[in-house]
Amino acid sequence: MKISHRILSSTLSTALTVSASAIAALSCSAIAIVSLSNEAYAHLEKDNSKTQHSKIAKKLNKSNKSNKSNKSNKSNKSNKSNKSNKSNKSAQQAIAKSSTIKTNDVRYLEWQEVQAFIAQMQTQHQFDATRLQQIFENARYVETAIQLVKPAPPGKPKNWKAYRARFVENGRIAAGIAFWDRNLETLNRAENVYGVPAEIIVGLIGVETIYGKNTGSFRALDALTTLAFSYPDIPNREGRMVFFKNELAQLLLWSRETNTDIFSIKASYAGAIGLSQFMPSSLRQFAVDFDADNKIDLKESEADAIGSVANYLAKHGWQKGWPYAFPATLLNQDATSVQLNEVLGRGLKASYTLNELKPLVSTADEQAPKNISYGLIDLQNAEDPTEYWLATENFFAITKYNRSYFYAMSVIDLGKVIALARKKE
Ligand SMILES: [Ca+2]
Repeated sequence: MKISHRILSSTLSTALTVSASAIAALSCSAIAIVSLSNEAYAHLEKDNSKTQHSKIAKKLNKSNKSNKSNKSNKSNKSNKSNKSNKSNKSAQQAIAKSSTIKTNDVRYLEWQEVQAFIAQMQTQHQFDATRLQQIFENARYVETAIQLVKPAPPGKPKNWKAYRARFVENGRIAAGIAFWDRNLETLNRAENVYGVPAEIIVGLIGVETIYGKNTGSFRALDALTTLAFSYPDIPNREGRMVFFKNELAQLLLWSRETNTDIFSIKASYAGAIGLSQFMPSSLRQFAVDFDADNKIDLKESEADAIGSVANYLAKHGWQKGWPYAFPATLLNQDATSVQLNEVLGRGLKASYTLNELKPLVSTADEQAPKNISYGLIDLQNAEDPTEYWLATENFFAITKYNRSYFYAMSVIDLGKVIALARKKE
């Protein structure tokens, strides 16, 4: 899941720009990467020719292999505690320098910061220290997570059409139709309870994980521990580590509250869980047991994922029955005008009436209600003309899941295309 509270600092507009461009270029900024779904990451991996990430992935595989074969030799050598202190230090230095290091060299339990975190969990949440020591003794460093949060070199301009084509494609549409068909009653019930239409829920789960196909294969504990304590030395490192420490705490709380074995919880490299890719804090706050089996399981229960997505959107401003967005035309063609940039820079909210926007932009769509507010959004298309849309609160509710216009519009488009395809069947 990609949520607003993943972004701790940087201004709204910066966050949005970085996120959208990074995703569009299939590169990963510090901000965008956490908001990239696992599915998107899977795509990154596949896209060999275009990104550095596939190279990284290959490198990692290699180093993991050699790491494994070295392991037995290494463990027989020299004084154990000496070695671990030394390797602990060098591991920390290596991470700070953002170079590739070996998983087995990182012993989180010996890290001061981890001990401080354990103490904090003990005092703040009355956790059993011995249990936490056991947990962190087994927490593993995930090099892939470190590599994937690093920004890719600046490259391609934002390209909405290219981004959209990755998510609104035949395989995903077919999977979406099947998902919708087998969850018809649940989707109707979610719409009744939360006011969020089936097409939005279906679009979102499709963009996130292709209906559960790509929910992530890392242990949530490993991914979150790695990003909480070993975040690479890139801009906003401190803020991101605070964010991931909180998510790690939330994961521990969730595991305790639900009596779930913490090592069994699988996630994306960024710690997002289940069909809907909820971060642990959202899991605790917004996930619901929508099939009434007395447990919340976003990985195995499609109903729980459906209800949880709908509840999340409802709690983030979704308005029942409202439209999402209308194509718009700029009346002032000067795209650098101060007024236009001010309106575009208002961020992820609908701040204007149609009347207020009248001097700047119009929509030919007569369906656009006059009594609600809109925000102006731009979808850049590399060298092709930028698309402008008037977006309602419902559009912006989706951006609370992932702060990206591209993301929100892909969710809407995928859902609509699937709805249309179902009607034709
Ligand atoms: Ca359930």
